[in-house]
Amino acid sequence: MPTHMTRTALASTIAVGLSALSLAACSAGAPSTAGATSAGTSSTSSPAASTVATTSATSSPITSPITSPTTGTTRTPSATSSGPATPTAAPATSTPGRATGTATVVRTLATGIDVPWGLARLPDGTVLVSARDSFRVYRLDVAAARLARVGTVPGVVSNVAQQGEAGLLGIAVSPTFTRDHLVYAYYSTAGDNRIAAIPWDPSAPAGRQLGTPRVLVRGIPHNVHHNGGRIAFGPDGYLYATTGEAQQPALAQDKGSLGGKILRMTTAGRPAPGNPFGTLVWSYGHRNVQGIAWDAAGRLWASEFGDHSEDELNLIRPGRNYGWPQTEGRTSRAGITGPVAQWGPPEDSPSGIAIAQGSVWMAALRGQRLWRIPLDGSATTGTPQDFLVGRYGRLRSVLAVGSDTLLVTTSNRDGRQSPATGDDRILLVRVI
Ligand SMILES: [Ca+2]
Repeated sequence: MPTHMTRTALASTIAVGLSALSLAACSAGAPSTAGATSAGTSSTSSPAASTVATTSATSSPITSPITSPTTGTTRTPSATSSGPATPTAAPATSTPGRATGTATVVRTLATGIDVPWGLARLPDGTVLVSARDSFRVYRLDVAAARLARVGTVPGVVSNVAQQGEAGLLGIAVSPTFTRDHLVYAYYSTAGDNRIAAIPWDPSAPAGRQLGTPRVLVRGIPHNVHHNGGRIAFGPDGYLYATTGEAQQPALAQDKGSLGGKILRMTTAGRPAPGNPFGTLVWSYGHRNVQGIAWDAAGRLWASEFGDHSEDELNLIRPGRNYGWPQTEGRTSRAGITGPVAQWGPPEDSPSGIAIAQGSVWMAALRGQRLWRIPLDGSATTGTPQDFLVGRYGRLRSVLAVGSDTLLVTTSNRDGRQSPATGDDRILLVRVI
């Protein structure tokens, strides 16, 4: 798949570079043929707009409980412990423990969404869902399994026809939402990726409740692939965003570029106090990060798509270099922080992550499974398990909505394979 194309192949697809700190958008992301070389290229379905199950919970099959295997398979994806050169990131030697977790799909909460991508909880417990290729935002009532249209984000450009990864990506809810009614979105235009604050007026008619985006950050490097896109407010109240290197690997090491980074900012889009370089950059040397989550102690964890050999789970610390493109997976190179766990792309290719029950839960696209990676402080422990292998297809995003409850979204309409009836869906998963 394109995410794991060789650098040689990528070289032919490199589009115009974007100066990270430039405010000017330029035309990156020229159509590329690289995507056509990927596997699993079968039909791209027609637009899902007409099939979206919106306001009626009873009119779709979403009320049928679905039971899935409750025991995972214990794998040995080289779970951590050896090698990172940086002492503070080097996990303690893990004890190969018995894998004891379970993951049970309780029900399907919603169907027919055109690639659900961002998930964010509102103060009342409902969840905002952004749809990558329809540019729509929905509100999901988890208890009632009811999905309602909020609005459509204007100015978004998808590239699903190229099997690309752009569109309406991450979404976040203002920490002061009850006062300001703002939501935040990470989305692609024809030439860049942007982060914007969008006012939401719930009193407006359904589907027309979003106002005009106020762009906080523009000029995030953009291409057909490697657009990053996850945003979330951290426990410190600042907005974090994950970017990709836009198929230009050198950008990941360029601290003056917004590509291949984890960013941390104020709600005005300015560098947050304490950022290590005085810029938006929080960590660098990333290839394409689409998953972030904080544990109970406030540590930031991130998933990362590798190239050929190793997808990664990283513990993120400010100012650290995570190695791309010099390294992929574990490394002993000085100055580079290696992952705490790694996997081969065929069984992973991770997008979203969440933390619940003391474990990271990682959605795998190509791997078509949900990984459970038990944590012990700043290290992993025991043996990761995988669940739902191949059962629902590609999995994109995970959100913890309770101590033992996750939302998990499928990603079968993203142009990489044939969707099944009802795709894409949001699953309610109970975990231990
Ligand atoms: Ca790395």
